[in-house]
Amino acid sequence: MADTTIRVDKKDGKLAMAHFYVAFIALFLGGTAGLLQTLVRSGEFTLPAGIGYYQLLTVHGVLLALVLTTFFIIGFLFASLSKTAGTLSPKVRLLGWIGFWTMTIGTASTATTILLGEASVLYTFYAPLQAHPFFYIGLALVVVGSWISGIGMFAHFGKWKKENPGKVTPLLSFMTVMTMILWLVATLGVAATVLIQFIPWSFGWVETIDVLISRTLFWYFGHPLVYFWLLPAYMAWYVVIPKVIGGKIFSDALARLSFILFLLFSIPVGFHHQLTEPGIDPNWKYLQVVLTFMVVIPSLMTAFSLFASFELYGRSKGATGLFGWFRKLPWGDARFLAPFIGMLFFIPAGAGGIINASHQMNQVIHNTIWVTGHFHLTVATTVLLTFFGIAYWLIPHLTGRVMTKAMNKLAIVQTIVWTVGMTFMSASMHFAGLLGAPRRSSFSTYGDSAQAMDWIPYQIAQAIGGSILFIGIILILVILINLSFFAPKGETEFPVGEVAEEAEKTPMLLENWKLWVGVLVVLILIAYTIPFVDMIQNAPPGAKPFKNIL
Ligand code: HAS
Repeated sequence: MADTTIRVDKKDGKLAMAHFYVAFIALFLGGTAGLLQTLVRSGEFTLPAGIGYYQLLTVHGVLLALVLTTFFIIGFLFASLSKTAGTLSPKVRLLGWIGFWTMTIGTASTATTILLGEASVLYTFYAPLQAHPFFYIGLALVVVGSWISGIGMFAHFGKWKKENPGKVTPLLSFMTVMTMILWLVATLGVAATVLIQFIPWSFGWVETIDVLISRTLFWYFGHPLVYFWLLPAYMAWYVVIPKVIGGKIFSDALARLSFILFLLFSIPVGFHHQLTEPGIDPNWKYLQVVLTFMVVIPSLMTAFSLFASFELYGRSKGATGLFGWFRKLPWGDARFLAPFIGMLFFIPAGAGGIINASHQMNQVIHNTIWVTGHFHLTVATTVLLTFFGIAYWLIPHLTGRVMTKAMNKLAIVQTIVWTVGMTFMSASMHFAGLLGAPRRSSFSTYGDSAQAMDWIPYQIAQAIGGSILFIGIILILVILINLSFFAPKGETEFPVGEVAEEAEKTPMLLENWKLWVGVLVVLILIAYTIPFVDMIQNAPPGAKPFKNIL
């Protein structure tokens, strides 16, 4: 187990912090776009200065779903690796910096095209919508930059293994590498469609694009993408939270197994985003729906493990009865409260995911604003509140500062504000979705039909939620800036939990990378080869570009 007194090396800390700064800027700009969107949807507000609704929606989705998450996660993974597998070597750190700058240049390129109104194609950039070539080139650079960082992480982990033959690897490092493998395998899909299809098409070197193949490659990436967001949150839930509450990790083996299951089952499931699309044989959709239900299992295991950690801790403090442990948890500690609220939200969010994945029910909610409600619960609440919870100890740890009591109080207020805002927003999105309100539509596009009138109260609730959430963004930025630059100097712990004494020994089979990556490749081949060949053989005429969405 990692020595909790060891500080992350200063140079490694700088690398992680550089990633966090970009993430915070993305949070501010993306959050502002989010506020404006909910106001437009309420029908009470018109965008100034010729800004388009879809331009705004693209800024929001790209900056929050792609930039904020990727930068925060890579920063967190580098810090976790440095803490638990030892200080990064100069070569690995250099790879980290090259990766960082490549990603940052890519982000700037993509962001510029969106701001110039040349890439209002939303964060999923579905063909035949076409953006400026530099939108896609920027995205490709973000992916390539993340690969460079990933290679550095693998090299560092490999060095640890070589120096400690036969030993079980540190849990946080294991999880870091697992998350990065998932990302690498997943991004092959998006890199392929961007490099082979979108870039040549956007330069005009080819006239048309095969829409179904581009969407299939996108969703091959798009679903594991959501687990790339989730797994770092799970790293904190499994390893950090037990230490923060003063308890123990329920089981090291169970935590590793759940990460392996995520690796295996998160990738061959992309079709569950394409259940309504023609051109994919229903049998293959059925297979991927089954695999989607498999990927629910590691989340249920996680819920079980967390309940166990909480209960063990509560009972060690004298709690009795079925839920006596609940009162023993440290409710006044923002490092705990924010991720805990994230866990609570994940219960309805997960239930919503299961509804989405259930083929027939998907027909009811697909392309409605229910789906937007689903991902505001999952990524914008569960994941983001956990990331905030991580920032409350990781940033002062890296900057050599401490979080004051006043900042902790503000962080509690921030968590409550986020909870209230997101309850308004995501609940109203779910209800409006059930009434058929479309996602991705501005108020002006669906006019004043009788059905649209039914949605209005929910649109207003969304605007209220969005405005409350904007206050939440201002609060979190105040806290993050304080922790980065102004908080008093001092030592803050990087909490790494210890495994409970009663837990079973971790079997070395769980460290057999060749085996797990091999099974993953087989599963991907089974789930995708035949439908993909089918798509190529029966491809309809390609689509010409469509540039002006509105
Ligand atoms: Fe999803 C669409 C299915 C999880 C994000 N999803 C999306 C989109 C996004 C997204 C961004 O099958 C929209 C993409 C787009 O733009 O079109 N999703 C699922 C399923 C799961 C799931 C089955 N999604 C996530 C996560 C996301 C995310 C996680 C981000 C981080 N999703 C779908 C489907 C669609 C979809 C379809 C396509 C819909 C369509 O038609 O377009 C599962 O992984 C969920 C499993 C989760 C659980 C919950 C376990 C609970 C835990 C908390 C325990 C709490 C504790 C505290 C311990 C089973 C671990 C308790 C304390 C107490 C006191 C009670």
